[in-house]
Amino acid sequence: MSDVRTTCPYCGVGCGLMVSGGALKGDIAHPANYGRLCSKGAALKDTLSLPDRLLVPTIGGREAAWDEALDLIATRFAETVRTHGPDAVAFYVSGQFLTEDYYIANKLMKGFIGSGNIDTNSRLCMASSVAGHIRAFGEDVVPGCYEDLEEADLVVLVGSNMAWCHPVLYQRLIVARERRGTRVVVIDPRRTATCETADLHLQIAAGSDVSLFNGLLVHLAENHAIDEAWIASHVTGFGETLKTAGMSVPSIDAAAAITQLAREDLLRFYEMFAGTERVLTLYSQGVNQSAAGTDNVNAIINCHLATGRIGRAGMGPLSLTGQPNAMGGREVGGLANQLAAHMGFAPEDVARVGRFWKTANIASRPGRKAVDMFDAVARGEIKAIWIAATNPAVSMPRANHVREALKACPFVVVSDAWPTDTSALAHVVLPAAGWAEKDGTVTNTERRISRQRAFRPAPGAARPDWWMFAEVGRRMGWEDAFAHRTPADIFREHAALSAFENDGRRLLDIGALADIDDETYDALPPLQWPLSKREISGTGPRLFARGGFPTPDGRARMVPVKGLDERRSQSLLRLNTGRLRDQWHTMTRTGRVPHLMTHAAAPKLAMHPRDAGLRRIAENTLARLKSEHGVAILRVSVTEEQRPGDAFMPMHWTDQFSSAGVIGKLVMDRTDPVSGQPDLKATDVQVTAIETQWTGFLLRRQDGTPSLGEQIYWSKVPVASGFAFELAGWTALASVIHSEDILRQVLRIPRDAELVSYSDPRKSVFRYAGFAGDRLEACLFLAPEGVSLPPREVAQAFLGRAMTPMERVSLLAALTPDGSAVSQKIICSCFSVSAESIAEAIRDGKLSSVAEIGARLKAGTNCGSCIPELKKLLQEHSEGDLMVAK
Ligand SMILES: Nc1nc2c(c(=O)[nH]1)N[C@H]1C(S)=C(S)[C@@H](COP(=O)(O)OP(=O)(O)OC[C@H]3O[C@@H](n4cnc5c(=O)[nH]c(N)nc54)[C@H](O)[C@@H]3O)O[C@H]1N2
Ligand SMILES: Nc1nc2c(c(=O)[nH]1)N[C@H]1C(S)=C(S)[C@@H](COP(=O)(O)OP(=O)(O)OC[C@H]3O[C@@H](n4cnc5c(=O)[nH]c(N)nc54)[C@H](O)[C@@H]3O)O[C@H]1N2
Ligand code: SF4
Ligand SMILES: [Mo]
Repeated sequence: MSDVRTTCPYCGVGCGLMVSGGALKGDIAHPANYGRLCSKGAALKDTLSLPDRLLVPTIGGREAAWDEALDLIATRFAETVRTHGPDAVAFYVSGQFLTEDYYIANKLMKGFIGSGNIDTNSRLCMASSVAGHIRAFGEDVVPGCYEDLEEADLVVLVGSNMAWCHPVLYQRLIVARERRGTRVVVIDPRRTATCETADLHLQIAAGSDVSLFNGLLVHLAENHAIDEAWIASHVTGFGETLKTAGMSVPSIDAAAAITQLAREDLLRFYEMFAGTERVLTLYSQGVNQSAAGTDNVNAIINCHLATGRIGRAGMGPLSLTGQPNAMGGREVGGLANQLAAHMGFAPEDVARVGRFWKTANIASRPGRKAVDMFDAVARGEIKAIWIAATNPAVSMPRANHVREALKACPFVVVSDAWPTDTSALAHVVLPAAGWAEKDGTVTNTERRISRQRAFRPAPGAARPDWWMFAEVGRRMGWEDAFAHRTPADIFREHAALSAFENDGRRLLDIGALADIDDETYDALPPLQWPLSKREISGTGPRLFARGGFPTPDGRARMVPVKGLDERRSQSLLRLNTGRLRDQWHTMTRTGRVPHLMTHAAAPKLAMHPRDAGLRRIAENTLARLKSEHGVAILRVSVTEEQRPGDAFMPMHWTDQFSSAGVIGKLVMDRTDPVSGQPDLKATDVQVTAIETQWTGFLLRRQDGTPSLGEQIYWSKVPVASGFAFELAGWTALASVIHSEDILRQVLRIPRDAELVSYSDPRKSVFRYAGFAGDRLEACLFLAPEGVSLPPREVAQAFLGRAMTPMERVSLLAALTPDGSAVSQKIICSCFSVSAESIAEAIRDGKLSSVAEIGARLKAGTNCGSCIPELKKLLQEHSEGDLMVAK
């Protein structure tokens, strides 16, 4: 196969990849990454042959032909619209759609079914940034570009764990910093890996960002750091905004009190900002996923507008996009309150898009936003829903409520590439072609459109999403409107709509690409928009340096914002949620790659020692978390990285990977009043200790849940030849396994398979193994709390292998050659280097830099995602004073 250039399917950095022969590497020619990849991107080759793909459409669990499934969807949607009106149906789609998928789904719902009811998981992700951009600039436009990271003198990261979530951009920043001495400030209530290279970490009280930036605006005004001439020519709202800021944060002491930061730290930040022309402020979910998300965004943009620091090299506000194509989705109108091509529901926009699509049936008002959409499903107002490329049973707030809503919904369609907690609730499941198998485009954080190119056939009957929606459109009677044969056809139409009746008022104009032929589309290099056929002066990689905002008067708007008034119960913890380095969202891909599960093998609740002490919770013991909406049970990590009163839990675990680790089940559904984005980072939870009676592990060739009942804790990781489950329980062990049938079920071995036991029920020690012939199919080790178990790694090495009688005895008697092996935390997942071996190398080899660790152990020399953790280990384990290389 010849070389294929494509784009990484994970985060919004949008790194280019080169597939050449069997190898998959970073594309050195792609301007997002110039060849770099992070741990997830570097592991993509391991996702190409993952088990369990959805291969054929199913209806009620029965396999069906595409025609039957598509006819059924078309009929049920048409019937529902006929009987109950167009707002009784909905699509819930995803920032992991390609632009072409998105365009067709949006055209079908808004243009032809005639409802605004298409929303996307970008509502949980970018909606506050979209709303903030529209309020400030008149359009959802990101003004800057990645090169600003190399050009800035001060980089402010707000609510962004860039080291783990946008790792390649973080590495660009670190390299620039070494060369240029760029200063970095991190504003985050947690001490994250990103803080390792920061000059200043402001460990802000969660939810107080508006006050921090209002305080900054006041400081800028008081210290003559405002660009009055720029404001006079290009901005409105300065006076009122400053007045509101001054009233809500009258002094630096007030700002320090609200944000709970030391006055000196706050002042240091304010002075750095005031005194540096080239300031770049990057922000992500700590800003967006908040009840004040849109105000947070505008509070940041206000400071850039007031100083005129926007659109020039190394400066400006830059919203870090989450998903690979959240931007493309925003461009085609994937959000329920947008129409298409950055047009909204103003009557002239509705008429214009209607003319372009040649439809009389176009929606004339916005549809329901995600949280509201699932509420409408629960109330029975939405009676048919199609969910694609997202897993709301896990990722939505109040996930139990979402699950109940879907169970009660008369008709649920899910398209995905793997079975998920959501597809388990669907009537019709459609097998989607995944990354590597489908063609189209994505737009990254810096407005750059890149091609995603198929480089292998889709397995089974899997098909691309755009095709499914177009087929249903045709079957609903709109043959002409959905006659597209290829993604290139769709892209040309999207490009033409962006330019349609566009006199320059909509910056999103890619009209220059409206007439490209299929070959040009196939060969399209990464391009930044605007790409207008008309000559637009002043555009390029950056926008707005000379004003020219897409508002009626051409000026940007400063928006007066007040902070949230957050009074919280003292006895509850405030649950923050987010991401881990090596997992992607609901783990459908990354959770199936063994080495990506070594960085964090189970979901853990991080809490401050003070809060753990108050609750008598020790490191690595189990705790029960309870909110108004649901419960989780997980192990605890006691750490000073948390503020007292806060706790953190990763968002990734699903019912497929843990007994009770789905965080969405606890999260409240409070939303930002402007954007409708849920506040996913601030749910009140009660945390209590669980007294564990026993622990154990199960190793099994077969996937599935352990089938040990409700009263246990388990978490699962894939291993080389099967699955490993960590187990613990709080009821008497004897009550867990009380029959051979149950045991065979747990081990997933047939009746006639050999079952070997080495148990001492008096001591409550249970050890079982199941064999197919000589081959170890499964084994289960359980012991009372305090009695040690044999190391899992030793048993794991035998799984799926033939064992001699001696080996069996030694395995079950737990006479291991080296009983000391313990489960290790892997820091460098590219080369599987554990924290223990790094610490040992630092101590024994007197290592003092990341480069020395790399030279000795290779850790950190491939993707570099672990460098912040290596620095931390250097600080912890080296002797004497150490200059950590910055
Ligand atoms: N490894 C990995 N990378 C990813 C993803 C993934 O699943 N895994 N997903 C991608 C997607 S879709 C997204 S949206 C991005 C998200 O990227 P990020 O936004 O960087 O990630 P999060 O962990 O959700 O949250 C960021 C930080 O916000 C902080 N925070 C919480 N509350 C507040 C607050 O009130 N104020 C401030 N200032 N900070 C607060 C949290 O402590 C957290 O460290 O990551 C993308 N990249
Ligand atoms: N508590 C909490 N909840 C959160 C967040 C948080 O920080 N905290 N973050 C929120 C954010 S920012 C986001 S972006 C969401 C993400 O949440 P989701 O979108 O629910 O998570 P994913 O696991 O990325 O789901 C994508 C699904 O699409 C499937 N898939 C992959 N490729 C394709 C394809 O080409 N076609 C189809 N049809 N399917 C495909 C995958 O197998 C997977 O099941 O979670 C949100 N929820
Ligand atoms: S930073 Fe990592 S996950 Fe994001 S696009 Fe690049 S390689 Fe993919
Ligand atoms: Mo996201």
